[in-house]
Amino acid sequence: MTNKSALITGITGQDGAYLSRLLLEKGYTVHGILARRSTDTLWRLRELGIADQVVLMDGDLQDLSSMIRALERSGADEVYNLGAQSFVGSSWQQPILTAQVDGVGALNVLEAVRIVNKEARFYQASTSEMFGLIQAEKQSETTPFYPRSPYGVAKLMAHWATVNYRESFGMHASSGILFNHESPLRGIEFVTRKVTDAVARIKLGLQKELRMGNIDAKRDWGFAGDYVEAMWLMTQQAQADDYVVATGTTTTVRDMCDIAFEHVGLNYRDYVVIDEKFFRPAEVDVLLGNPEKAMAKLGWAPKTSLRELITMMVDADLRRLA
Ligand code: NAP
Ligand code: G4F
Repeated sequence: MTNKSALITGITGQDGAYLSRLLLEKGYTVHGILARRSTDTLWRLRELGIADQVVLMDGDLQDLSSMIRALERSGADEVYNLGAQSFVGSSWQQPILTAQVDGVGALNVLEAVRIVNKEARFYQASTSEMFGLIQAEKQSETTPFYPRSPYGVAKLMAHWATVNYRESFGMHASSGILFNHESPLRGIEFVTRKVTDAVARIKLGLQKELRMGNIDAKRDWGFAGDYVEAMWLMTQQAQADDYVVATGTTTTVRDMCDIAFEHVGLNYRDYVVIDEKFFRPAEVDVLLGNPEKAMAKLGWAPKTSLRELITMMVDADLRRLA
């Protein structure tokens, strides 16, 4: 057990909830930034039974002063910057907000660390979306980036700012280039949860069809609970570095639908309707990560197959709706 303190931006999101649980289990005092919203954002922490075990502080990634105060008040030894406008589809509608929160926001956290405690270890939630129009069949830490969305562009700024602060100021700043990771706590706007929620509704007679965009897109999907372990392992290393975190297998959205519908004895072809509304101005057709460096240096490996992940999500949605 440790007596360290951690600060998490994005604590109310999918990864923030799983990372909080992991750090609490290790004995950390967990502080999180609460960007005030009119809706209930604590449901994930409640679902994991830890809402009253974390210390929440008001703040916003766009507000440097709130980040400095959070660093001071938390006395954080480790800072995990998970906060973001993380839905790629929305980033074409809100490109400037996305740049401010995901790009400049990361810079605000780096600056707060630099000003308050340069020794604190920093983790940046980077993304496979930065590979976009892929430049190698399997993407690794050395594959050139080619972002295809305002989200990818903003995240690329944050990634390079992290590298730059490590090289400029000797900060322990790591960038985790995580491929898609999902869970029962995934937001409903993302494709896996949209599908598992719809499968549960259709099975229970609450919905008749599922309208989808490009189901030929391919993603390297893993379980968020496995991926937050890689985040923690990065901050424990003697040297900060960048790591790809992925499963090393890729699957079409179509086949993911097949797994979800099949789990409740239905055929996706009977329910999925293609709707132009869900196509994107520029698509990332395929992502496939090479996690060899994370496996060799961090001793990390994914533990959950896509079938286990999707069936876990369908079962959780059936339970919620019942
Ligand atoms: P998520 O569920 O969408 O959570 C995003 C979090 O950011 C929420 O807590 C949200 O708060 C917070 N946030 C949004 N705007 C903010 C602002 N202006 N100031 C402070 N906080 C703000 O995302 P996730 O799936 O957990 O992903 C975590 C991080 O990893 C994100 O940075 C994402 O871009 C990145 N990432 C995710 C994946 C993936 O597949 N999940 C892959 C690669 C990288 P509210 O709850 O109040 O909205
Ligand atoms: O689930 P998605 O919205 O995830 P996307 O765009 O890959 O982004 C997620 O993963 C990134 C890592 O690579 C993260 F950085 C990011 O924050 C986020 O967590 O869409 C996956 C694929 C896309 O190709 C999309 O066009 O599914 C396709 N798709 C097809 N029909 C759909 C739909 N996506 C959504 N959201 N809704 C549909 O109806």
